[in-house]
Amino acid sequence: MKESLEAHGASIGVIERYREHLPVTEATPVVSLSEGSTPLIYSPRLSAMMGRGCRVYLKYEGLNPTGSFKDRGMTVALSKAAESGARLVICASTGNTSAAAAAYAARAGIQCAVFLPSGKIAMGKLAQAFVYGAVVIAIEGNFDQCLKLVREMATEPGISIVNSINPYRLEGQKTAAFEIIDALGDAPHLQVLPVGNAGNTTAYWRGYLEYHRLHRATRLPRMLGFEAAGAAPIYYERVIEHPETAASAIRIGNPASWNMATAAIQESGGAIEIITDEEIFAAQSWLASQEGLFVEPASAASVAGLFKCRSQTACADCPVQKIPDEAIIVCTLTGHGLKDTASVLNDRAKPVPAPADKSAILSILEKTR
Ligand code: AN7
Repeated sequence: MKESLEAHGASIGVIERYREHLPVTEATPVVSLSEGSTPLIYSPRLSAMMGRGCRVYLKYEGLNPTGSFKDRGMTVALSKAAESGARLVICASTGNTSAAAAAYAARAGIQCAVFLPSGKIAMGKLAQAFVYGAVVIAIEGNFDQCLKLVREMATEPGISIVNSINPYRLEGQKTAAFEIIDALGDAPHLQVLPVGNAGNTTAYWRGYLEYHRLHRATRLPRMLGFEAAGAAPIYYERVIEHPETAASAIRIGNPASWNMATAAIQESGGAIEIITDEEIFAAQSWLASQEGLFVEPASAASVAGLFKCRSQTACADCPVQKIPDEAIIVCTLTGHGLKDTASVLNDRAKPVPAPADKSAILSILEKTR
C-alpha cells in the first residue's frame, strides 16, 4: 500500500510511515488524510532566551489536515473503527477532537456524532464539525459532562467511541515523538506540552519510550506539561467541577488520561505546572508577532510555560532548571490559530480606516511606524 501510494505521488500518513509500531494489520483499511510529517521549526529567539546554549524547536501540529495534532490519533481510531464494522463514531470534545473525528469519519464513510459543551467551543472548530457532516449535539454542560455521556453510550452496539479513552487514539498520537526523534537524530532533553485530557502527554512519553527501547534515541526527555490555572485538576490533584479558561481547548476538569499522564510525568522526571490566561495570550501574541506562527490559545500554553519557568529561577523542582547546558527543547504547538479567530479579534484588533489614496496611506504608515 505504502509503495503503491508513493508510486502515484501521494503523501503518506502516520499509519503507512510507522506501520510496524502501530496496532494495524494488512486487514485494516487505512483511513488517512496524509496527516503527520509536520515541521519542527527552530526558534532562534526562544533559544537565545533560554540561554546556556539551549536549542528550542517548535513542533507545529497546526499543519495537520484538520489543523491539530488530533489527526494522528484519529487516523488510527477510524481505521480500526472501519475494520470492526462500526456504523457510528462518537466523541465528546472541546473542539479539535470533534473536527478530526468528523473529517476522518467522512473519509471512512461512517456516520459521526459529536457532543460539544454548548457555546464553549471555538467557531472554526464548530464550522469544521458541520462541514465534514457530523451530527453536532450541543450539551448544556461542560466537556467533562459530555465525556461522561459518551462513556455511558459505550454499551450500545455498532458505536465506536473515538475519544482518547479509545486506546488507538494515543497509539496514533505517539508518532509525533517518533517524528521528533527521526528529525533530531535523538530525543530532546525537554518536551513541553499543553495539557487538557493529558492524552498527548501520555502518548508522547509512550513514543519516546518505544523509540528509546529500539535504540533510536540515547536518552529520554523530561516531560513538562502546562494546564490553564483555572482548569488545573492534575496540578491541584483534585477534580475541578467548574473549570474556567479562555483557552477553550483545555477547559477540562477531569482529564481522561489523568493517571497515565501522572505516571509519565513522574517517570520522566518532569512536572505539570499552571499558566494564567494572561500568560497564554501573551505567548500567543508573541509567537505570531515574533515568530510568524499563529496558534490557538491552548497551544501557546507550552511556550507561555517556557517563558514562566525560565524567569522563575527560584523554582528548584522545575525540570527547566535540571536540563543540561546545550539542551534540546521541543515545544509542541498543538493547534492552528485560524480555528479561533475570536480570541485575537478583540478591541485592539481594529483595521485602520483609510481612503483609497496613496498619499493618505503613506501618512498613516508614517504615524504608525
Ligand atoms: C489545541 O478536542 O480535549 O492533553 O476534545 O485541542 O491531549 O487533551 C483537545 C485538547 C492541547 C490538550 N491543545 O491535549 C478535544 C481536546 C489543543 C487541544 C489540547 C487540546 P490533551
